[in-house]
Amino acid sequence: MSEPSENPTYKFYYFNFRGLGEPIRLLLAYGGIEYEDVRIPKEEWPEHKPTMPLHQMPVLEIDESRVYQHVSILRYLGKKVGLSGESDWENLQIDMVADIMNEFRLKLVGVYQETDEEIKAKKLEDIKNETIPLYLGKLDGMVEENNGYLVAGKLTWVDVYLAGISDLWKLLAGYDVAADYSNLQNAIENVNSIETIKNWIENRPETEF
Ligand SMILES: N[C@@H](CCC(=O)N[C@@H](CS)C(=O)NCC(=O)O)C(=O)O
Repeated sequence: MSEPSENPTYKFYYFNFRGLGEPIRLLLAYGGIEYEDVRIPKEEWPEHKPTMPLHQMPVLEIDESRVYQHVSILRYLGKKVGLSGESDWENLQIDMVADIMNEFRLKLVGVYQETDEEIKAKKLEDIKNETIPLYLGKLDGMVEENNGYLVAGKLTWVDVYLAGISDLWKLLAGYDVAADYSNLQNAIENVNSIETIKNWIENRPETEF
C-alpha cells in the first residue's frame, strides 16, 4: 500500500445505513475532511464484495490505498483531526474503551444473528442481566469520572465512536440498551451537539437504521 500524499483524497465505502460506518462518517464530519460517501446498495454488494480487501466494509480509500477495520480507521482519523490522547497512557485508555465497545457490539451480534427463537430469547435475557450492566455500567462510570467524556476529561475519538455506534446497539438488541445510562446519554449528546457533527446529522441521508 502506498503512503497517502500531502493532500489525499478520501472515498468511504459502506452500505446505505449508519451501522459500523457512522462513527467514521461522524469523525470525518468533525474534522471537516472532504470525502466521497459511497453507499453500496445491498443488491449490488455481491459484485463489490470481492473487490474489498477483506470482502467486508467499512473501507476507506485514501488516495489509491484501501484501508479497513473500523476501529483502526477511527484511530487513524482520530489522530488526524486532533482527537487522540496526549500521552501513551491516555491512548491506552482510549484503545481500551474502543475494545470494550467493539466486544460489546460482537456480543449483541451473537443475539441478533440467532435464528432459533427460544435460544435468542435466552441469549437476550443473559445480555440484559449480565452483559449490559457489566459493559455499559463500566462505560457509564467512566463518563461520570471524566467530565462527560469517556477518557481524560475531554473529547477524544472514542466519544465520537460511542455517539456513532449507539444506534447499531439499538438495532442489534431490538431496544435502546443505553437509554437508562444517563452519563452515556450525556456523552453522546456532548458529541452530537458539536456544530460540525450536528450539521452532518441534520443533513445526512435518511436511513432506517
Ligand atoms: N472487522 C470488521 C467488521 C466489518 C463488518 O462486519 N462488516 C459487515 C457490515 S457491518 C459486512 O461487510 N458485511 C457484509 C459481508 O460480510 O458480506 C471491522 O471492524 O470493520
